[in-house]
Amino acid sequence: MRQFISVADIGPLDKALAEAAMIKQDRFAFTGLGRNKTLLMIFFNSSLRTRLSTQKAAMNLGMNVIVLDVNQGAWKLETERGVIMDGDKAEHLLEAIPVMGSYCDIIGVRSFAGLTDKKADYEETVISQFIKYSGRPVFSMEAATRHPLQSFADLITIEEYKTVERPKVVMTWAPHPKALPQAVPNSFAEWMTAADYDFVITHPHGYELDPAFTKGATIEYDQRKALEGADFVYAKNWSAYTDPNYGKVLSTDRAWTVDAEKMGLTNNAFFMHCLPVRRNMIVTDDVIESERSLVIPEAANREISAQVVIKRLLENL
Ligand code: AN0
Ligand code: CP
Repeated sequence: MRQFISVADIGPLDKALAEAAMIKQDRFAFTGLGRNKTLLMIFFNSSLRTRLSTQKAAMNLGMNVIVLDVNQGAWKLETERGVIMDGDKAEHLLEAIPVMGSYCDIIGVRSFAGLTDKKADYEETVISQFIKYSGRPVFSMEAATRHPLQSFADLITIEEYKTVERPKVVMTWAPHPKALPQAVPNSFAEWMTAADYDFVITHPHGYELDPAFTKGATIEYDQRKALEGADFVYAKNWSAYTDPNYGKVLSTDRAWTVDAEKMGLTNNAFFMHCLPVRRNMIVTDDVIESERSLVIPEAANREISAQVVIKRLLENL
């Protein structure tokens, strides 16, 4: 594997899941693989899970790790070509990227959607430049349109907890006070349809996602109807994708919050969320604290998904 940006990069899911299970059995089986190799993790945005789990995964493989928070201590970076740089940005990505590439063997990048320029976001302008100019294998730690390490961990979690071959998985939009990217829901949809589960998406009108990601999913605008018989409920907020509202918050209606009464409509479903989560906006305290809540094991599986990905990138160096 030369890069990890989307589900397409991982190849057959059964193989990836078998590799994940093997790593979970013994996460130190490949400590020699990363010897004298350096992972550089670059964050343009905040993180708790991705930062810790990816660093841990690389350490399990024997790698050295450097973490750079671009917005804390590094020069402010210009990302657009052709700009007259007379503002506050001291350095251009076009120099910074190859320089960063010269200090490492593999690069992980977190760069969220700006949510103002839909075209730039959906062309993945930032991570694409890393792929083009770093000279190193690049993986996404959540880019503008996808969060594949999260979706892979979600898939591992569902495979571990499912009791039927083809579970019903419902992704429901839920309210949040700030505009969030579509990366997590896009990516989750892409992985769930690739896994061929019974996959349903429910959201208010106006929150339709890019059909390129939801092809093969059932869209149901009635949240209660969507939840009927669900084996897994995956809650997430996202901002509007469709024009003219791209990047906007259209609703903060707490009628969409996942609560115990709604979980009662399901087939005793497990509750999932990628975290960080706003309690009593996205989900009530009792649901997230219930014994059917998988949010902690789901987050723990981020170490496993990252380790499969970094292992494969190391094997291909
Ligand atoms: C981010 C998002 O929704 O994409 C990161 C989630 C992993 N969430 C927030 O910024 C709250
Ligand atoms: N789920 C996830 O990616 O969390 P962080 O934003 O804390 O990394």
